[in-house]
Amino acid sequence: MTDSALLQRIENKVLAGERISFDEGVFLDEQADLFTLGRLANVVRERKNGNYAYYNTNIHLNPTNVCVYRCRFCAFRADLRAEKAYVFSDEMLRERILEARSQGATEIHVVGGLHHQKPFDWYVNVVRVLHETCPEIHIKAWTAVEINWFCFITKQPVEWVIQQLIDAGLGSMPGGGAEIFDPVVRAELCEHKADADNWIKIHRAAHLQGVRSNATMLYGHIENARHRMDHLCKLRELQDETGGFQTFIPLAFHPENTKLDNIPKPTGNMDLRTLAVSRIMLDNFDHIKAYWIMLGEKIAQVALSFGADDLDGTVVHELIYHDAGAKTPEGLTVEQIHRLIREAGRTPVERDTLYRRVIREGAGWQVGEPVSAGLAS
Ligand code: V47
Repeated sequence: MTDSALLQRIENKVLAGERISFDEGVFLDEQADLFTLGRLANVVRERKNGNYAYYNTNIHLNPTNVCVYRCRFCAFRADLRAEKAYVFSDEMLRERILEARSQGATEIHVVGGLHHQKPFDWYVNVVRVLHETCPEIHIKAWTAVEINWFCFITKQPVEWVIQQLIDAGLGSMPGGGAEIFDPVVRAELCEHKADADNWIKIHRAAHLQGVRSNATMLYGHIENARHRMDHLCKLRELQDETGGFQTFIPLAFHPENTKLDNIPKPTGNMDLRTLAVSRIMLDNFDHIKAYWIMLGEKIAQVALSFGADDLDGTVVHELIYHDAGAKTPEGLTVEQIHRLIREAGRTPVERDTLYRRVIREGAGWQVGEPVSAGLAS
């Protein structure tokens, strides 16, 4: 089949709502032109989310940067005795969540290093202190890599670990730590860290325990299109099984201050292509997030026409990308987010972590119906 016939076949499948195969995905990623990708991704995006573009009001918390692992893409981690090493006290946790409340945040996003001198109780306590201080704020905490570490240090099954965190106030799990599932690439990036099978096993367990989660893919380093498609197909498979993923977030590699600082940052072209191919491949994910912190506001805005329907949030106190050279501001106001969305021709909708509408009344807020209510499925 010629390339143009193959592209036509893929286009027909996307328009008919049919699933795109691994090989077709590789073809799209490697060969399709940017406009075709954008057009097809936009069809899927509008089919699922109409003209809406979502954001949330959130704040980040990285309770420690001390980490046993030495992932080569990471500029955030620190050795125990490094000058930049830190650990939050309970008082600091309370201050951060009270700051979140004062800013009207509906979510706190919590990830950090794996501090080898901290027992599991310390991590549970982080969730408990946050939850007890501001129970109305949703706690999205600990990646699968962290949960895997908790299983290792407690010698307990994943279900037990997740249950302790639910009991302490965990609301959902972020999608970090997925990086790239391919074992050869993964060994180069982050040897010893939870592998693909473990990452997937942990998200499956969370979904079965009623904890929704997100998924990510770190791109623009040493991986290729086949690795990216393998990653997307594995996520799609788990989503078929559980339906527990809420959103997919492609994460652009930021090389500064990392062991891979010889690799150039992905270009805008790659950012948009990766978002668009992800939207086309992940037919069973409701949402694709253009994380403005790492894409920059300009590409994130354009991404709303290339498959993305979500910009993440106001994001105060982000460290992981800023340590790795991100030049974006450390937070955006709701007015700035509205402007980005409106100028892209979309309708801004504030959502909570579980993708329900947030209704603001004065200084207070409450959650309403799911954001997709009223849209054709
Ligand atoms: O797993 C670390 C990535 C992730 C770098 O679930 C880097 O809503 C690029 O997962 N360059 C953590 N990427 C962040 C994350 C996330 C972010 C926003 C929203 C959500 C969500 C999840 O950040 C890590 C890793 O893949 N990362 N260092 C770097 N230098």
